[in-house]
Amino acid sequence: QHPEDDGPQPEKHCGHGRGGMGESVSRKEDQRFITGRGNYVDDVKRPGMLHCELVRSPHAHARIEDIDGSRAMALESVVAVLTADDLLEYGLATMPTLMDDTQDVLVNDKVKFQSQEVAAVIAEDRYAAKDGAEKVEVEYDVLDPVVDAAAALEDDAPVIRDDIEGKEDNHCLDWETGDEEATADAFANAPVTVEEEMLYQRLHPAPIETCGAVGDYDPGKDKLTVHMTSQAPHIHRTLFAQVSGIPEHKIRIVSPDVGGGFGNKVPIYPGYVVAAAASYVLEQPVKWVEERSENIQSTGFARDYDMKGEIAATEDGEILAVRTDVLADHGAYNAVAQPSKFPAGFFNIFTGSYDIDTAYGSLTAAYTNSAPGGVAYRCSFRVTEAVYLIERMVKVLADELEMDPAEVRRKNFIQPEQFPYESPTGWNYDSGDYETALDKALEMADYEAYREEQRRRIEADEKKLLGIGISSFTEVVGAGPGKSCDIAGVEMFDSADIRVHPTGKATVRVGVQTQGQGHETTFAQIVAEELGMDVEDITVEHGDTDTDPYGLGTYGSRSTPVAGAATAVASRKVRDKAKSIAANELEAAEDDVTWDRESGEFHVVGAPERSITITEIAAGAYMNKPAGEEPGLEAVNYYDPPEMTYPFGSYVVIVEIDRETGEVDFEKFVAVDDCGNRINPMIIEGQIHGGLAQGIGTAMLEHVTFDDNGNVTGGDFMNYLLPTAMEIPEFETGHTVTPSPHHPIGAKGVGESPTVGSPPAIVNAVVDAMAHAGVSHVEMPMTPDVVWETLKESGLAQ
Ligand code: MCN
Ligand code: CUM
Repeated sequence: QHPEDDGPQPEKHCGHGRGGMGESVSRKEDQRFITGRGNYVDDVKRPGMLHCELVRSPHAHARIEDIDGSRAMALESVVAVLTADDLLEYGLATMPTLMDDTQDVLVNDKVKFQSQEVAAVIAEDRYAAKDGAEKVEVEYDVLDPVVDAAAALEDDAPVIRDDIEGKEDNHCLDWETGDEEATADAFANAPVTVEEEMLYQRLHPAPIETCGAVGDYDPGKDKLTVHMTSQAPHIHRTLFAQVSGIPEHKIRIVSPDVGGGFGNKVPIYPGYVVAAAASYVLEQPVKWVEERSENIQSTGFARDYDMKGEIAATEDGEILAVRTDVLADHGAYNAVAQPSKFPAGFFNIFTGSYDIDTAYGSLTAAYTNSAPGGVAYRCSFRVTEAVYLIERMVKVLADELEMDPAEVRRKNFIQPEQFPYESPTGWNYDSGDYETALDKALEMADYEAYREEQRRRIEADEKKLLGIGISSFTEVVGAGPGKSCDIAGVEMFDSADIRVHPTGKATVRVGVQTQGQGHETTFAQIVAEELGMDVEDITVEHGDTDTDPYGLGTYGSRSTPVAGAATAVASRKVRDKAKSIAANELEAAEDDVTWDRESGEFHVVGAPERSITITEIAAGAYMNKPAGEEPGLEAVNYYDPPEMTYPFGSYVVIVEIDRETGEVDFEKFVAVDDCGNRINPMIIEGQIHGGLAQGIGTAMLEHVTFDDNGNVTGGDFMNYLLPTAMEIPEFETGHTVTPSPHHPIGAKGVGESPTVGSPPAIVNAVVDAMAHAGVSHVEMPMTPDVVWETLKESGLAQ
């Protein structure tokens, strides 16, 4: 931290009027987005650009006997038909996944999931490419598929990964955390134990913009430029260089405006490689943009954790131990998008917000004939699954003990003075005040009154049941530190480069990549705060590996915790340098000059009227620098965080269930979040609203499903149901502020909290409405037919 400065205090600096911390500055990027001037990959057009369409397998499991592209090639506008053989020549027939597996770019031998990429047709326009793809004849020898993880682990299951030497089953990996023996002891001696099985179903991030790339090889400069839908352009360039053998400085990756990522744009997909490779080979630009169903069927899915949860407790609700066992479906390749040392992501934090002595978690993952996945989907790497497990189990325990679930939570919360807190699985929570957030949420929701109303309705045997669900979640976001978190060996730091120009305006370049989170505004706000500049005078750039400092990208809500920290530190470096220039301009000794955060000025100690802003001294850095000082006013910081940040919140959901139809209506939806010091409350609110909508989609609607032949039956928006404005209630949001003690501006991430925290609150509410009839669990998605079945089974249906 800067010596003369403790960083902004919680909410104290709101509104000094320059657009610094705590101000709801309107999003700079929205000017172009709402006037149709966004620039997405599909907007990129190059002279002579060709178009690529991928031929995909209709079968989930099949050996390829033959591929005949001659009828496609006979079409006038078709330029090339590529198969694995063509790519083999360039060493590009396979690519590494983010988890050290090897995935076919175009299938060489055996198709392992429906819609897998088999061949590519390159043509002069998109329609011709599509016509050509239809004319490629592929002969398949169809094999039995297996799309269920449990079935895949049975002895007689067809072996999917016979490409791995010696592989004779579909076992992918095992993982465990915590103390198995101590946990078993705690369970053996506990007065009360509860247990529940729950599936966190397969979801798809389904960003509005699907994935795509424009490969553009310039033989004159011997340089390959790839515009692509990437949440992590720098690491993608490094991987491209490693796989293709093209030197890294001869590759430029540009991630222009990204129309939503949600984790879907972290992995590398075959289409990117094909577009880049085709452009290299043909020496012409090649565009590939997938369609909606291709996106849902072939790109990384999320979740698919079949979990068993157990809690051991005392009679009065003190939790003694937690245990969980998971069966994970990883699809056809191990391509989970997580820091490489964490095969189960950050599932380790399944002890949640509670001070629990012992815990043990184990997991087995299987290969199935489905798209490779386990990508993070607004989830901080499996924290959604962990939070779902513990928040559901606390409700199960409360019902078993006939206690108020709010009371059980209060009894077990980690207390504010216990931070930094080390969890039984060895994770270090930075700060928290869980009870305050819960109390606030309960008050906003008018909890006691609804409990009263709930009892009244049960007694009166009313047609509409009332259910109240709570979730008091803890998130973990901001990967690094580099020593524990990496992608393909590259440590998870992040970066910022700040340049103040002679006229006092600044350009900031960051290593992270916005997909809609508003970085162009919020990163400018950090600089405005630290340098006392006006937010309007600062431009933020990202997504171009030729100009931006190396960074690991945006996912796991790491931008604020990591690149935000880098931006604050780089700003303070600029300010340090500016100080000597300020002293020179003010004709004072440097030691007599201090920085005043409130006014955003340097002034002479004891003479506050002698003051100067950074904007005013910028020219001095170029035109009137002190003797011995380096010219210019610029600083770079690469920030390796000492720890992750642990945002948290309490959500209270109140639902009404119609006993005649099984329809669930949201009566109230309260979300209290704590992400430490807040940069832009309006953007945070937007993040919360979007994430809650996705949480509702998760709990109520979304599920990627398969039939027995391995066909994806939920592979388009007719069948994969996203929530619309119709399904989304009014949200009531609130916040508390518990700064992160180790972050330079005390901020934690927030982008994923609402999606992580809301599904268990919603399920708890639905279960709560029927708990008096013995219902202990309802599986997601809780569509009306699922709820109706539960009503019938529990005798509540009318
Ligand atoms: N913010 C803030 N104050 C804080 C914390 C955050 O003002 N204390 C602001 C940030 O400055 C940033 C936004 O909130 O503008 C989100 O910040 P952060 O929590 O750091 O998360 P990231 O920027 O790293 O975004 C990633 C996160 C993830 S992992 C997914 S998935 C997701 C999400 O953001 N995908 C999104 N939100 C999304 N929102 C949109 N519109 N589109 C996506 O694809
Ligand atoms: Cu957890 S999805 Mo986001 O990490 O891109």
